[in-house]
Amino acid sequence: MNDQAKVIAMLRAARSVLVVTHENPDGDAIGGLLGLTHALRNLGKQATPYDVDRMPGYLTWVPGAAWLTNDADLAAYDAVCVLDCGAANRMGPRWQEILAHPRVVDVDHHPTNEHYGAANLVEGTASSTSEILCRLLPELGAAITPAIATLLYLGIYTDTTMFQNSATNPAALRACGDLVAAGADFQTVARRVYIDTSAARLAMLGRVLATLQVDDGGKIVGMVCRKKDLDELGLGPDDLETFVEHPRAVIGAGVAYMLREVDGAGLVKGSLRAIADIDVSLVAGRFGGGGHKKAAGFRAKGTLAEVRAQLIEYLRQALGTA
Ligand SMILES: [Mn+2]
Repeated sequence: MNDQAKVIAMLRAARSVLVVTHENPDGDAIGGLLGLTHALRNLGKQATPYDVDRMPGYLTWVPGAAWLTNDADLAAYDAVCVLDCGAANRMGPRWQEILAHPRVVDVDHHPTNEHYGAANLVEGTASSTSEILCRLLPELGAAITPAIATLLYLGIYTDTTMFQNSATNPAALRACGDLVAAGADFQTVARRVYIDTSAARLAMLGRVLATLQVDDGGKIVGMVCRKKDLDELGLGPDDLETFVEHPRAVIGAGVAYMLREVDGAGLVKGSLRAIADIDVSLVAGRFGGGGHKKAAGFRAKGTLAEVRAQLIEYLRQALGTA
């Protein structure tokens, strides 16, 4: 049930709008948050992007990043527009206070969206919330400036993993064509989001790649990361975020894993990615973890070698080759 007309009417009527997104924000969350804020300000409204959580380091360059604030008096705003947030409790610590606002506008692309707004625009087949905003902003009368174009392009580009994952669709690609025509800085987006790295992080990748191990006739591919290596290079766990993509890329791999030694006594954190048609959340569950069918995680007691041996056994069972 969509009320696009009501969403437009509420945003038009509001003189001040607090714009909100989900915790642990990604490119779509930040692109939508700041893209809508730019558009509302260009329409002469007072718009504030509410920063529920730490901005990821790879996004600090985006236009409007300096506007983010944690200091917002909800009652002072005519409306609260929540973006890219399927479940109300993902809005962060103040989610109940936000929900109690009389004019919450919910714009999202998660099919599981709870329709918590007074007006809801939920397009479950859209690639991203930023793609929905590409259609919504002109309806509001807002021009797509180069800054807005860059932000919305960022959202579509990241939620489709560079136009590669199953969220990619003709409407998303057409929207990106329009955004590039409007001045989106697609080269900076590509560079800052997926190319830029540090020498230390590259050195860490080298050490982790050296641990690559192939089991089960090529179907199980994984790597491990020692705490000592992170410490020596002055890095943290965030620096390992995309490393699991390397074993996942190996031709013939049915499942990929990455294990990381956590600070303290004998605790290991694992990430699993399924390529074959198996449910890795069930494998993570055997260690007390969970997640999705294609991507899951867990924590386990033991050394890297012990957890690796146990994990490979569970994965062989899941693949039906044990
Ligand atoms: Mn999204």
